Amino acid sequence: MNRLIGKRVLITGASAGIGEACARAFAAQGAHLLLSARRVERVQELGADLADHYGVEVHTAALDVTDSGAVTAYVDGLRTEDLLPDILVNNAGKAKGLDKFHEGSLEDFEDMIDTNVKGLLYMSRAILPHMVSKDAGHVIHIGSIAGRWVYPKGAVYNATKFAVWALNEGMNIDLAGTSVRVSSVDPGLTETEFSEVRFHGDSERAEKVYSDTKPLLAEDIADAVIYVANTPEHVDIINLVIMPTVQRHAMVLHRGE
Ligand code: 8X3
Repeated sequence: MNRLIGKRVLITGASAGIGEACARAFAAQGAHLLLSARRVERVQELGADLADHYGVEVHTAALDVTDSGAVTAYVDGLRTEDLLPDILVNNAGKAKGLDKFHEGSLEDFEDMIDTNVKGLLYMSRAILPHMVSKDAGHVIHIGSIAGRWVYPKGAVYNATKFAVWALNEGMNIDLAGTSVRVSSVDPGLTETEFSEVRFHGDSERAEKVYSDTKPLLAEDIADAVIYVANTPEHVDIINLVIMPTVQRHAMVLHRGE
């Protein structure tokens, strides 16, 4: 049963990877889209394509989720235009650097904390009051297995994803008694721009992360997000951990034959 037809879905970081795949998957279900990213041309192109192909309404916006003022202004604008979302997919996130903690860059640390933690909570803090007042809505976080297991050289990225885990649980606790749902989809190894961003544009190093193994694709995560979003209202999936079959733990990945 498709419960997503006609729903309005806001996706952050929708210009590529998991965010883009979610946009495609929700549009295919007949959901209207609010697509935001810093790279606005990419979401405009994607939005035009999806509106044309699926006949859904698409609104796009240039949005840097690390800017709390911009997030508040964006959500205020949505309220004024009667475009508040039924579903918020907090996807914008990144890893920067893979270094021993004592050798890592403070700039990378701050970038990850600002996007993965502060950006996510700015969005949820702006949207959730509207969901609570309607007593309906669903926030879906894109977490990570990095929020379940710490791995070498990942301390700060891990800390941000553990924070997503805590925020997901905390929001759920605070929303008890309402019909507003909060879920986290927590992927393992997924082939996207993630590693290229982590390695500051070193695509050769990024490719090695996925070589000789069979990672998840962004579409696999989008499938999981659709499943979570499409469950009946009395069902709240709190965490959904998803890894490729070749991976069973952050530290256990099978390569080769
Ligand atoms: C992505 C999964 O294991 O590369 O968040 O950190 S991992």
